[in-house]
This record gives sequence, C-alpha cells and structure tokens, in this order.
Amino acid sequence: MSVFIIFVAYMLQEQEVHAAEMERTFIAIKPDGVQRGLISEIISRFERKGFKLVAIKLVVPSKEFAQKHYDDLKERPFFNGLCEFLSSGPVLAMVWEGEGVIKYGRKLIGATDPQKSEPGTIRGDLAVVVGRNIIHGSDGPETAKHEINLWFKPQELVNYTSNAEKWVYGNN
Ligand code: IDP
Ligand code: MG
Repeated sequence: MSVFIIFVAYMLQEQEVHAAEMERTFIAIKPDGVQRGLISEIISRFERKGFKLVAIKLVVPSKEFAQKHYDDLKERPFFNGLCEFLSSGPVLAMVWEGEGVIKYGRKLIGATDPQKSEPGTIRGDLAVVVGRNIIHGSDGPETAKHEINLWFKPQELVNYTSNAEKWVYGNN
C-alpha cells in the first residue's frame, strides 16, 4: 500500500516537474486571419507539430487594449493604424505549450513581412503584406509571460496532460 502511495506521489511529482519545465507562448490570429477563415489552418500547424493548446478565446480587443499589447511599438509611424486594426474585429487569442515553443512558434509564423517570409511558414504561405500578416507570436520568454498575463486570467489556462505527450517527447 505504502509503496503504491509513494509511486503515485512520484508520478504526480514527475508530471508537475514536466509541466513546470514546459514553455508557453502567446499566439493570436488577428482580425484578417479570422475573417479570411484561416483559424483551423493555423491551429492545425501548431497542433500537428506537437505543441499543446492550453488556452483559447475569441475576443474583440478595445483600442486601449491593443495599445497595451503593442506598447513597445508606440514610437513607430504605423502604431495607431496597427492598434486600430487589431481592435477592428475578432482576434483568436491562444496560449500554446511545448519545448521551445516560443522560438519555434516564431519559425512556424515566419518573418514579419510576408514578402520576406519563407514558403512553408504561416505568413509565407498565407499572407502578402506586412499590414495584414494575420498572426502574432511572442518574441521571447519575457514577452510571452507578459502577453499571456495581459490576455488571459490564470484560471483560463488549462493544465492537463496530453495523450500524445509520451509520443511527442522522449529520449533514447
Ligand atoms: P512581429 O509581429 O513579427 O513580432 P513586430 O515588429 O513586433 O513584428 O511588429 C508588430 C506588428 O506590427 C507586425 O506583425 C505588423 O502587423 C505590424 N508592422 C510591423 N512593421 C510594420 C510596418 O513597417 N508597416 C506596417 N505595419 C507593420
Ligand atoms: Mg512582435
């Protein structure tokens, strides 16, 4: 009996350790991506890669909220138009989890300017101009933490073990 309890405690601890190690990033499909019917296409690219969806909601952000989200760009000439656009319609806000998801999420997304994004990336395959590049992704660990906290309440983040995890991760 006690061996069983120790085993269960060990398994739970292992799970927690694994979960705690897992990186999270904030990904958003902007109003152009939502309106163009690209939600499932974009989600499937993250899902098929092996990343895990831990939060998702469709929201129309206010302009003030968009300004907060893009605060680091407030000196840029396109800032006002960008914030107008982000708040012009539904945005699909998500948090994805996985090993290296911040950096690799950016790779899946492609370069900021779709004219320079490689084919095979989301922006390379699905967008044409920088003003309508359909998707946002956090650019580093600090930004990811900040953006997840900005867009989601802690209780909106779902902790669960994905069935596929033992097949996506492993060392030989
Ligand atoms: P990122 O989305 O690839 O991280 P950032 O430089 O953080 O790129 O810019 C945020 C967003 O601002 C871009 O995704 C794009 O929508 C918009 N943006 C960036 N540069 C320009 C520009 O030169 N003209 C118009 N919009 C721009
Ligand atoms: Mg950015």
